[in-house]
Amino acid sequence: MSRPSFRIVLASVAVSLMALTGCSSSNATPETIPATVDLEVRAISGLRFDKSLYEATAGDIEIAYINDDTIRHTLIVLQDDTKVGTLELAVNKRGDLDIGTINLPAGNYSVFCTVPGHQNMKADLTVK
Ligand SMILES: [Cu+2]
Repeated sequence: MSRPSFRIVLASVAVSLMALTGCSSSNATPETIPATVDLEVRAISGLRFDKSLYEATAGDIEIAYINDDTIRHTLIVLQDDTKVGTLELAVNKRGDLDIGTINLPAGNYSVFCTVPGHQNMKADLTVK
């Protein structure tokens, strides 16, 4: 089932808005990750991402963030501990999926969860 990408963007915006207002997301269509996604990142139990190193190709990088844990997690991109761009993905409960795009030149980055107490949720992101 391929859906038009604008619908995915709208769903992503809706999830972000709900995250901002603190409401729980009703957008619980689990594991429907579009084929267009460039990078898949999962939050797993133990306040971790599913990998310690992710790789992507320079340019527009579409990131799918999936919650395999039971609590809320976010994802931003850092370079030298400074946030890059405006991307902020949020997944509130198990099975949630949030998708966003960030434009990155080649370099070394990190993905990071901003939820208080989750400062160990950090993984390397190498963009080539
Ligand atoms: Cu987290």
